Amino acid sequence: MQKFENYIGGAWVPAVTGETLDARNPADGQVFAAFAASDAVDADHAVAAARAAQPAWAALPLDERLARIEAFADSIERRAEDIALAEHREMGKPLGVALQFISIGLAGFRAAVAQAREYAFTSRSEGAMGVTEVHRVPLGVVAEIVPWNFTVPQTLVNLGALLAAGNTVVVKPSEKATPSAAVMFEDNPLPGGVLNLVLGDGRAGRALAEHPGIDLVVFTGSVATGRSVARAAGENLNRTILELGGKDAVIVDAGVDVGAVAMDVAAGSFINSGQICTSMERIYVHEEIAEEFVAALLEASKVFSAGGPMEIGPLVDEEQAAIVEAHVADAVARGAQVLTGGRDAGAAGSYFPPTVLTGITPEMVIAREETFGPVAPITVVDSFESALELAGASDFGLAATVYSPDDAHLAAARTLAVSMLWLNRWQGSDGVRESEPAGISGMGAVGGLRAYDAATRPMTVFLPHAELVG
Ligand code: TXE
Repeated sequence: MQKFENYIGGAWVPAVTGETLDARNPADGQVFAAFAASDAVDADHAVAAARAAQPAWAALPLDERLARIEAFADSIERRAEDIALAEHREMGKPLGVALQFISIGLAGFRAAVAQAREYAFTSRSEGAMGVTEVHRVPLGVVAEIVPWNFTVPQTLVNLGALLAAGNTVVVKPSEKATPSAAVMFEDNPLPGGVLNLVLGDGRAGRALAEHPGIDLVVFTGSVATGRSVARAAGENLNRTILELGGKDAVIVDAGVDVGAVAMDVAAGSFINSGQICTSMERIYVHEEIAEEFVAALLEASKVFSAGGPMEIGPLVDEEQAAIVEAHVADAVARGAQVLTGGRDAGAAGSYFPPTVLTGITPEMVIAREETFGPVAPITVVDSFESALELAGASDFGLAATVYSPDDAHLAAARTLAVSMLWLNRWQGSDGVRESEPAGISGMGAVGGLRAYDAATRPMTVFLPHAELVG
């Protein structure tokens, strides 16, 4: 059985206690690997290694630092198939989906690193009194606490700018998806201590969030844990970047191409078994097209069902399957109808088929809390305006998608308080993407040059003219 260790200061080391945790395949519940169960002592060692390496890393000329980071991206690319296989085994993702997202993650990482050349790390102005320089200096040591749904892309999403700006980093992957993170680091060519890996569960995560030697915590995960991370960082007067999931709304207006939109909505609801922070979690459909749309969505869902060309994998574990099952049961108890799907009690593993529900009302749990499963909950509305009002009535504010042929409706959709708004298509962007979650979906602007703002702090240096110095 494979065993994965921490990567600290350029060396693979077991947890100081020697303890391990099991990695379990959700397709059959079998243990296939073990990994270090780190605690505060291991976190401490990793932070010390990162701190020791940081000054020399920040002192490298930018070109050299960027070349080394590029070499790290190359090392991941070479191992993409091994990493995808690990993701497949640890959390059930189909291999093709894993490979596709590793490639998207790497492209985003390389683009973020390249942005370092556009960023004004120093600016200079001269006035009557003297010369004022503003330097964007690295924060120091960053902890990245990563969830299980996309280990590699989530690790990479902020990492490029953090490293390029001269920070060193300690990564803590989720205990539900650890092997892929370890494989991702196996050929890491960065200097020892620049990028460290601490494996384990919430104990290791908490130790990093609370560590006084950490200058920024980048966290992606649940709202509850995000609040605890922010409290811990606040105690140390440190910054946090938090991405805490969503309850993304979708509006399907009258007059759209129903077949095409239904296919997009099926993808948005079911890809990665609905375990995407920007999965479609609330679907508001105009009554004029509701019947036709529901029929088309049921047809489209077959693409993702067992035997379909994009058959989905199991949910990450039984705990997640129980959450999804409870949301569906609550909806049904309050009057929703299951048109397809629902959990098959006899199935082995934590499989949950694509599920379409109608008759969803705002008081249902499934209309309010993140489900994170392959469920499309539909509410039929009598106007675009009421759809927009319902879409906006959420504590979350991550993303939303609006399908409409009406320009006035698309303009009105821009009032939604979200970090990403997709119009007439789910996902993507062409060009620099900057965003910050609204509401309880998190905080901290990321993407483009904002990522460099977040990875640095401004420092002003003033040098008076010689004749003015007494
Ligand atoms: O998240 P946690 P879980 C949502 C989704 C899911 C729910 C729970 O709804 O059902 O969160 O998932 C580490 N201090 N999302 O339990 O607990 C932990 O080890 C510091 C949405 O996996 O938030 C892991 O590495 N760290 C999300 C990471 O935090 C701690 C993606 C996330 O774990 C910690 C995943 C602590 N006190 C889940 N306790 C998205 N936004 O995409 C645990 N951790």
